[in-house]
Amino acid sequence: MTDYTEMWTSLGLDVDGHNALLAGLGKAYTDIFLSQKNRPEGMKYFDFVMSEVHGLRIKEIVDAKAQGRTVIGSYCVFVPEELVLAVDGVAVGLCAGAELGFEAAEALLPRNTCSLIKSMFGFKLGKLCPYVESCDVIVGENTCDGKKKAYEIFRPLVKDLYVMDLPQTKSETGRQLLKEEYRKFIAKLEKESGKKVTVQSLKKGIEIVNAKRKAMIRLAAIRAADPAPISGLDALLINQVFFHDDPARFTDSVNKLCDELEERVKNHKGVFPKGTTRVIVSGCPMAVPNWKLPLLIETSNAVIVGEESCVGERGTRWLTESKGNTVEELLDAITDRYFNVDCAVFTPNPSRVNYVKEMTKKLHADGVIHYSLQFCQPYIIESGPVEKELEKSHIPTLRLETDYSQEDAGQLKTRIEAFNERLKRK
Ligand code: BJ8
Repeated sequence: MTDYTEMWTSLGLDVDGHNALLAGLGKAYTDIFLSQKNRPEGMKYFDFVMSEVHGLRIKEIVDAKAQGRTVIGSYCVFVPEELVLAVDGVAVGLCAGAELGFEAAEALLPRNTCSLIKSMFGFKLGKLCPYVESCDVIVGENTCDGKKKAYEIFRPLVKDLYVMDLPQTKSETGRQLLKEEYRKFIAKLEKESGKKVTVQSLKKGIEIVNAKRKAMIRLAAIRAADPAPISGLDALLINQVFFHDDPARFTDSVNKLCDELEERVKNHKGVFPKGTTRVIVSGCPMAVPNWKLPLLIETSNAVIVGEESCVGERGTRWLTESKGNTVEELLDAITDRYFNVDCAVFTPNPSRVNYVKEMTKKLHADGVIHYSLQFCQPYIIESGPVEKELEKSHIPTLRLETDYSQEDAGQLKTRIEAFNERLKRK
């Protein structure tokens, strides 16, 4: 195994703390992922990616920087990867899903802040994330109040924080705001990279990201089969890797996996027996290594067949139309694509629940588990009307609120099992 200590040291990581993190992560990965039965062969690529998540991939990023490429980190699917690629940059998702450095984070933030935000601070303050430390620019966004205010405190902790304003309504004014913010972002990217966004470079960026999304759309559609050809845990992992892997290699690996899964479907081969209870998980994003809820669900005689989440279909289901002969026209196409994203920070936000209904139908799900992170007001508040609307459409729904700790695992499992019983009786 390659020793990356020198690289981690040069990035300024706390090497001992980081070694402890990797040891914990490796054990959790073995227990949760490698112990699954009948996994597709194609998952071996993702196992490899995870085994090198802070090693080889970081080396690639460090090498890319040495060749003059700019590394842009972000915490939200509203930050267009197409634009980063158009200046030959490297885009990395930075959201973290582990309860690390929370004590230090709580010295700066109120305790009742969602785990996603605390984790963002925890990883930075603990010097535990080589992705964060590799970034030339970190992009924040004014989405929920928690993030919006937390970025004010985060700014002095990082080299260059660039905050993007985001609309809160799906109005024409909202769309204009988004477009103007993307225009400003292009200027920032051009300044940092020293490269110009051109029609050609933007079309290339759109093509690369669309190919990645098309592979994810293909994967999502295959999961309609019964027996399920892939577990929800593995599908979530792929959605998580989406945010930091090399895009072309990722696309290729997902498509190869899909070839295999389509064969499995033809041969009625699955990871769970035919007829296993099928659920959709809808709500807050689940960042690496947040695998708690899917593990509880899939060890309770149910399989997850879709994720209505930013680490899931909300992040991947729309393509950017590559139409236009000017940067302005392509910018319109990019704005149109991202303006579809139905995050709960929008008001009102009817398309989200409508899509959950659509997913339930096309993926033949028996019910929906709505997942909110504790203290996440947008998703917790929206979960009430979502549940009401789904139940009205005869889609059984379970609302769960949790965080990154394991303390409530037993209680959650009991509720999930009771819900599965309800679904079986349906
Ligand atoms: S587009 S979901 S990635 S903002 S969990 S920090 S909302 S209090 S993450 Fe998100 Fe962009 Fe929306 Fe998607 Fe706030 Fe809630 Fe915490 Fe959240």
